[in-house]
Amino acid sequence: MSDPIKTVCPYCGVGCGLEVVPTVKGDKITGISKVRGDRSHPSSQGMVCVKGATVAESIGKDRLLHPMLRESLDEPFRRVTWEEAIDRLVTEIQKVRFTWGADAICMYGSGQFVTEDYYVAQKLMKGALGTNNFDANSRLCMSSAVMGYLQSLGSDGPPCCYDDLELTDCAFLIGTNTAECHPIVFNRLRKHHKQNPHVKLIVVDPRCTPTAEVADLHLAIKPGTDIDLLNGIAYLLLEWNYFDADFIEECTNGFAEFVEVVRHYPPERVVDRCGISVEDLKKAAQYWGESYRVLSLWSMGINQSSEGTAKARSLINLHLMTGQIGRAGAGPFSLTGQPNAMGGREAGGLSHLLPGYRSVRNPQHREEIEHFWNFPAGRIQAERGRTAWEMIEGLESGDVKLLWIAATNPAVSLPDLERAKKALKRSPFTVYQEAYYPTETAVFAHLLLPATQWSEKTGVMTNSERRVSLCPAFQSADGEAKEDWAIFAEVGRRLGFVEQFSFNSSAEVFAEFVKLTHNRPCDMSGLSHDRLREQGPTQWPYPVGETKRSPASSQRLYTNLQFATPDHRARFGAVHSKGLAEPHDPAYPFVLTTGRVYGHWHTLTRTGRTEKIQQLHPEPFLEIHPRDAKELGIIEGNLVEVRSRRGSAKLAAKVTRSISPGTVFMPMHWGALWADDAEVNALMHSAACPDSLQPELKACAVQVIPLTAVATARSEQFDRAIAAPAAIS
Ligand SMILES: Nc1nc2c(c(=O)[nH]1)N[C@H]1C(S)=C(S)[C@@H](COP(=O)(O)OP(=O)(O)OC[C@H]3O[C@@H](n4cnc5c(=O)[nH]c(N)nc54)[C@H](O)[C@@H]3O)O[C@H]1N2
Ligand SMILES: Nc1nc2c(c(=O)[nH]1)N[C@H]1C(S)=C(S)[C@@H](COP(=O)(O)OP(=O)(O)OC[C@H]3O[C@@H](n4cnc5c(=O)[nH]c(N)nc54)[C@H](O)[C@@H]3O)O[C@H]1N2
Ligand code: SF4
Ligand SMILES: [Mo]
Repeated sequence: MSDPIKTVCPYCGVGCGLEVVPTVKGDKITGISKVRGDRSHPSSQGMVCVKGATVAESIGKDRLLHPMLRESLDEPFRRVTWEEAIDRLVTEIQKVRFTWGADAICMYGSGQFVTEDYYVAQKLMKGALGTNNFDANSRLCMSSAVMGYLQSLGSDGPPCCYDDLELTDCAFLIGTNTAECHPIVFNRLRKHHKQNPHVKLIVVDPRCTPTAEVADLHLAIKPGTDIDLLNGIAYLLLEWNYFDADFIEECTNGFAEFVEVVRHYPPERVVDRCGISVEDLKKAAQYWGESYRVLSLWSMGINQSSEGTAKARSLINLHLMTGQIGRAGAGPFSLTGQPNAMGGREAGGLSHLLPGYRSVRNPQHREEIEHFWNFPAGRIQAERGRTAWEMIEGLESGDVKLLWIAATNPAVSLPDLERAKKALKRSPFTVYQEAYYPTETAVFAHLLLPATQWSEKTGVMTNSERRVSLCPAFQSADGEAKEDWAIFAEVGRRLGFVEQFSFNSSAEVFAEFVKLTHNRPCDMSGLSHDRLREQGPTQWPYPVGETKRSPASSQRLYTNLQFATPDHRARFGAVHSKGLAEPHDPAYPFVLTTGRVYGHWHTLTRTGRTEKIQQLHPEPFLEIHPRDAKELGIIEGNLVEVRSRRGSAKLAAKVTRSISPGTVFMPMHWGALWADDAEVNALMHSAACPDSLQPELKACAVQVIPLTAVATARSEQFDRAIAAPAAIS
């Protein structure tokens, strides 16, 4: 038996350390015999959840094996060589570039890239081609947190660490179902909460999730009323003198404007808007005000909103007014969704960013990057590129001529899905770089490029607490799959940028990237693949010259209370609540909210192919309160139709008190391959936060109509699709 291999879980942003025990024949690794938690990984300390523990099961199933090409979407794919595939791609890129300009080309990437994939993709689009049209699925996920941190603290970057979970006196969880979506973070917090009776756990969520079930206080607010609640808590903290006048005076700006806004949020008004009791509102403010250390955790209930940035800032305001930041056990802590959404932010993975937490709008930043990459001055565009949704709009208008999608499945995960699919159908040329076949998005591709995935490629990922880990390749993929970064680099060289894309390994890519982080907030210029291999997972900042492992100085940001703004002061954000972009009305009387279940991951490409998880969550469902169900004549298990102004879905009703009357819930996971007609995003709209441009994937207005037939578990369509790979490979 050979030694276990240390790596990181490729699912969520907790970033748990894994130990993989391989199966070996001779001196060759032939597969994975067991996956278990790595006790030496500081983030997870040996723990894993069901997704991490079962990850090996899906890695070899239904893989995209070879490059495949077709001229139009109604033709079958034919297998082509890599040579022919890259030739064709380069020809298409040159045609579009020289006929319509580089801005007619778009790339849509993913927080499931390793940092090296992100970095080379950036360099290709923003540097070589000179278009900022690179966006990632983080636009649907973390962009409101990024913008909230930037506006309030002067820079992106979660200031806290996981040790704070065990040091806090009050954990304020808002818009996060941590128990199901960041289970190991929740385990650490819950253990501390159980062992220390004085520690308070507050959960703000319209649903009584497993996270809310164990809270000391669950505030089941109406969807979209977070700012009312947060300003309402601020009102009481002011009234009761629970604020830190010295901190406000010495470390912040904008307090007076903030107070002016907050005075419009007296308890009576807030409880009416939020649908909670005055007593509970007061309890929340009292817990926050009386606790020595307050840690808040948040994720999609805050970010996926038409006022996502304002929500994040309103939460950070509470930390600023009470001085709850920059010290152990305290601070505003966004939980990142995907395994390397953090790495994407560091490498410039959104259409307004450049590597090293730089901005395309900043002339000095553009100049630094152009110079370092050795591209002519003025190559990097000064305006942000298209966001994920704007790429769809560009296909509709005909302005986008070539779309390159990698490591994301937009034909399930984008809002207003019928419209998005119609636009994808119009794309003159779509390249789709994937690990699996089939997926829902493959239907819209002209060229399929097979990608290696976790365990088959070496790269770096950063987790929510800024901890950087190396994930080594230890087995080879079936077929002809290549690393994402290597595909981007090959295209770069074939376009004539030989010097800029002459990487021989992902270690070389990482070495180049970290130089661009030197003296930036996310400084990791002291890290390399070798160093990470030697000393294990390490938090940034980690500047060059640093030799000690995980220096205490990088555990938390802003411990000197100097923020990343020009005057080093944090900024209050004075924001009023606007509510939902599409509130319920008599024609569409329910608010539909969406989210995740414990076992499944996103669009089911892996967990749908994992037996144990399929048994855990076999089919999609609609959660509805018994009172609403009774009124509509719906009983548990009945098939219901959910309709919005954009589309409809049919699925089984789950009658439960965990949801409030007037609100219904659907999981996001089931696309067209895995269930007939149960796509949540057929219902959602694309209205987005004006600052972060993140769509409001958490709420739209719907009708619920009972149907008679009983829901089927696994769709026939899936069985048909699953038969397809054999036919084309
Ligand atoms: N099991 C599992 N874990 C995952 C993932 C997965 O697919 N499966 N995906 C990962 C990714 S990429 C992400 S982004 C994270 C997401 O992690 P979470 O954000 O925790 O997950 P969600 O279920 O999308 O949404 C969280 C909660 O927001 C609530 N909510 C809805 N509207 C509102 C509102 O207006 N206000 C408030 N306060 N709450 C609201 C919902 O009821 C839901 O319980 O999970 C990561 N971890
Ligand atoms: N209504 C609603 N919609 C949502 C959400 C919601 O809460 N509600 N959440 C949003 C959020 S937060 C997110 S993050 C998105 C997620 O949505 P997606 O990004 O569309 O979901 P995934 O299933 O994770 O897709 C990742 C794809 O990458 C492939 N892949 C895995 N590893 C690799 C690799 O190394 N290389 C390549 N090339 N491919 C690889 C997988 O097979 C999979 O098909 O959904 C968003 N959509
Ligand atoms: S908590 Fe997240 S990172 Fe940890 S094992 Fe589960 S899915 Fe993987
Ligand atoms: Mo996400």
